[in-house]
Amino acid sequence: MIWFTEYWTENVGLTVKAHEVKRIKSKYQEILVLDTPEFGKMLILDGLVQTTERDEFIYHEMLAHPALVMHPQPERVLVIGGGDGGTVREILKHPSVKEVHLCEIDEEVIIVAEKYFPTISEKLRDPRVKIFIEDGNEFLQERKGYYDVVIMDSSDPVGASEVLFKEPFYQKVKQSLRENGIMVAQTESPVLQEKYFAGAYREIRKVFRNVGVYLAYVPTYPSGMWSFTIASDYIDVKDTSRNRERVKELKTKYFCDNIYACLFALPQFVQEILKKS
Ligand code: AG3
Repeated sequence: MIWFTEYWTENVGLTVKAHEVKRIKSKYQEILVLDTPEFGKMLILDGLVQTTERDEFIYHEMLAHPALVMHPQPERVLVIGGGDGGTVREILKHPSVKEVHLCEIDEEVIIVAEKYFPTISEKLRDPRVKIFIEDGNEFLQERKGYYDVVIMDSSDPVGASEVLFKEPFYQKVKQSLRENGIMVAQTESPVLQEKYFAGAYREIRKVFRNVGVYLAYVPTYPSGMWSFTIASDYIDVKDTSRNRERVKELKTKYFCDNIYACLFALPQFVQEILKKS
């Protein structure tokens, strides 16, 4: 057994006791798989926890379902990043979805997920799914007016992921949407990564007319309080009275009708951060 720590800041981190299962260097990053007593297997990229067997449902459900429920009839969905497949699995719970594109830059992440995380990656070979091993930023260049929902399932905005949190990228996302299109992005922790969080919100607001921020509790991400930002030019994304009946039909463990109804209930300090950003 080893002790693994993800350093959340210079002064605080998450430490778990673990067996090292696999450690490889891909073209883009170090991929580490640990087996831990509390969280099951954990996927770690360049030292940052991406997902764990025990709590992955929280993040993946909360990233995928609000946007898919708000859209009148989502058929074509794009995931950027998300090579572990958890977001794809959740998307396919929506019966109207006909086509899911997954654009992941690092093929090794998919290979590792399929080998070590079968319950997360289980839907990657579904016939409705098409996998593209490409840079998300370049991929969007060629796709205009195509998607109903675009989901950003990225890592933190450092290194290769940095461009995915900037206005020019969100412009491309916007152009890739067709009428009624909605985008949602994971946007970091308002507690420990206030700069990343506020920055993402500011950049998204420059591009989209309607923008909303919601939170979920993810135990293995920095501080546990995690944010998502949803945006659309067509749909009032803050109106959660729409399509409520569809929430009840989803088989989920975290997302539910009450959470949907109060999706945009934010703590006072988070509202303050958004106001001044
Ligand atoms: N995306 C990772 C969110 C960022 C986690 N950050 C961190 N641990 N510092 C998740 C990919 C899962 N599909």
